[in-house]
Amino acid sequence: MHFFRLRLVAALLVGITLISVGSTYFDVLAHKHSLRSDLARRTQWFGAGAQPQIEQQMAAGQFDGLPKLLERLRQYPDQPSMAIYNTQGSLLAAAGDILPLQTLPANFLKRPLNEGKEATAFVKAAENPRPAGATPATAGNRAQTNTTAKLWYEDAIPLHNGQETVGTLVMVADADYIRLDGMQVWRRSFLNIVALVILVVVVTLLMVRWFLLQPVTRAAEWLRRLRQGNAEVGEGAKEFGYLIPLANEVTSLAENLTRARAAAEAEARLRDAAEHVWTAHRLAVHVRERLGSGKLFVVSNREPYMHVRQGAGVECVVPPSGLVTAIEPILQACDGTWIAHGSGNEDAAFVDANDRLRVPPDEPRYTLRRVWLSAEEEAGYYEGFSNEGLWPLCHIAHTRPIFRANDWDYYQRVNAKFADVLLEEMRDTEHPVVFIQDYHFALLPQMIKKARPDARVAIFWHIPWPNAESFGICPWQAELIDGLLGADVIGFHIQSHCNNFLETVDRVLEARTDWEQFSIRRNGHLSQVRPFPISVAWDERAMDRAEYAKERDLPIGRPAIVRGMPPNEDRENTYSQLHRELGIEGKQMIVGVDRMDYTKGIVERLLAIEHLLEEHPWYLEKVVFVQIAAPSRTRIPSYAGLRVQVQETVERINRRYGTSGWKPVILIERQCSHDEVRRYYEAADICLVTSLHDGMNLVAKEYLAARTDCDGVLILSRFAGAAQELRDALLVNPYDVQQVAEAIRTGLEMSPGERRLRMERMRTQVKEHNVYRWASNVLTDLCAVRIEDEVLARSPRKPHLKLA
Ligand code: ADQ
Repeated sequence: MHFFRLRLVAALLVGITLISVGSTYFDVLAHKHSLRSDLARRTQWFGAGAQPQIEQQMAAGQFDGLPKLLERLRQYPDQPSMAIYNTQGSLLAAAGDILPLQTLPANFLKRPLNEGKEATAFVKAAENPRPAGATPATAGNRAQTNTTAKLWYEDAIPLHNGQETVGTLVMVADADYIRLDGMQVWRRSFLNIVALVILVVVVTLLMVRWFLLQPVTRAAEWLRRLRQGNAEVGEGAKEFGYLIPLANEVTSLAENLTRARAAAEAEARLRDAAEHVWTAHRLAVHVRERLGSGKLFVVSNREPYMHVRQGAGVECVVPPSGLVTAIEPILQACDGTWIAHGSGNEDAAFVDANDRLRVPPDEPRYTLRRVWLSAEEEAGYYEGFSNEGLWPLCHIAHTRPIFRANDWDYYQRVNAKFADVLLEEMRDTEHPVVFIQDYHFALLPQMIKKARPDARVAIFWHIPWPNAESFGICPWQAELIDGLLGADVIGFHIQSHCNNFLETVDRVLEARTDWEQFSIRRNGHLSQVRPFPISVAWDERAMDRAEYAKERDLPIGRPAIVRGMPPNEDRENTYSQLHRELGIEGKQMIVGVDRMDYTKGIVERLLAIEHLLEEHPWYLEKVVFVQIAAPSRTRIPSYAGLRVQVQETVERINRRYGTSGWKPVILIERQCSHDEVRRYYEAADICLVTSLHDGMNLVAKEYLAARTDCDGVLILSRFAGAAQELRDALLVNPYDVQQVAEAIRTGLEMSPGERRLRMERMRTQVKEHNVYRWASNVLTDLCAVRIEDEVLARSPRKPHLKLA
């Protein structure tokens, strides 16, 4: 730092001095030029005044009177010395100080005498005493005897008699004041330069200290504390002040550092406790090991990053989806490729010539390949066959599936389109590992397997698989199952979905089903059918408040009053803040978070709330139910109808029971951010999940993960896959309105001890069976699939025929 300052001062000294000297030099030059012009003008003017009188006297032949005339003309001592020479160059008369005349350069008189023109010159010369009357032309050695060099201005005007030149009038003015003036300017400037240098150096050093060194020192101090684990990531930005772009980079580095440290600490804790909790980090390491030299390709309809126009700018948004949370760490760890429908309205502007981009945008770690669909394709494949056909077909929620031949056609075409893209992406990859998501791509496994038998392919079916009779409604059930059986691993959430699938295969196709191994052999290919209950991420950094109390052997009660632990103010603050924001009047809050979907049982839970208020009126003005409903598939008539029905039911209940200061139901119809949803989870006394049928239901698990205070009650439909694992929830039949209302009452009145006990057990389940474990299980099974040697030999890794 010391050396930096020295160098800065030296650079400033040299720089400012050079600039100041340069500028002074030009100032002096200009000043001298103006003084010289002024002197020349004055001398010429003086000569012009004297010339007619001298010529007149010379024409009259009165040469003796010339000295007197000159004395008369030269009235003041500071006027130039004057001399008159005849045509031979002999001095006829002189006035004033005679010495300057001796400075006349040789041949100076030639021009006026021979050419009849005026001659002028600035001459720097020593005064050389010379006998008066010596011709200037012969005074060649004048500088040798007198060393005082002075500046002179000399002007010689020809004198005429008619047309004839009869002599010359010479004027010699002392111009040395010009030289002295210049020196004076230099002297003054020198002092100015010194003062300026001192001022600039001092100001610069102060500015460097205030605006550079201090923020840098503070930031360095923050980084040091961060390295030692004594600082928060968020604190850093303010330390950087104006160095914000640098702060952003460093903050992201710091976040990585914090994450890495948290992961390491979590790993250490886990090792210490001999537990088996999966973390993103552990998953990444595990998957890298399993994949070896293989490469991972994920296919889903929904993409992990969308570029969407927001006002004047474009934002890159992450759609709220459990899938992204689960799959991203794997892809990041092995630099795989994610193939998905480019559905953002600005997506096309952010891909390269091959429709690819590297993501996450801040820290690219894997490739996203976007697939473009026309409006017709989207309507037929996504809204039509997938969501009006397969979705209600697989959910027993009494909404009739609609199957149109035209939609089926698009479904096949879009599956073939994705297959083409996938095959193109993995053309140069040996041993590709393909993980396909959901019911949008039932045909894809077979398409891939046919073209690349060496690829290991898994598909995960995120929704339930109904019983064989129900599935039989689908006119293209055989094609769908045949498509799925191209996969080596077919995953469902729970065992009963696996059972239903095997039964359906038994009924529909020629295939050998093995109920012991849960596998299906068809046309020589083996597919394993496995339950992989999906889950949510577990934030290994969040310290569980109950664990905290347990570790320190503190008395456990309502965690907010655990002795020795900072009070759980967050929850109280969130709670009262939400109350203010929503105008909630009431002591207890129940929350429901869903896509606006008929399978989620939103109307049924509203009826249960109504029933609760009817049966137990003492809850009036004490309980509020907040339903957050994200608009979903809004162009499908059954969804639009559901929305109206939900709105009408909410209005009716509020009309019936609401008072001027209290509304029993608050409906928030929008997609919220993860953080927003989390705030509701943290503040809610009860989370109500009443799906009529659900593959798993992540909301139930998100609620548990959010409750680090180990408080809160989960009411869960027994028709949701999650009910298999979360036995400590209050399990309900959502169709039984009285039962749900009773469960709500039980939840509201449950003792703190029981709440905590149930919550703790469910949290342990979710923690140990989190989404990282899910991803690891699927990929472990997939990577373990043996591909026969003759299959490998048959595999064409070269260009394939287009399927789409
Ligand atoms: P979904 O039917 O979408 O998933 P779910 O599992 O509950 O249902 O997941 C919904 C997700 O959306 C949750 O992460 C939730 O937080 C979020 N969400 C819902 N409403 C929201 C809102 N208003 N604002 C913001 N976020 C909101 C399908 C199957 C499920 C299965 C999952 C995963 O239907 O059974 O659990 O896939 O496999």
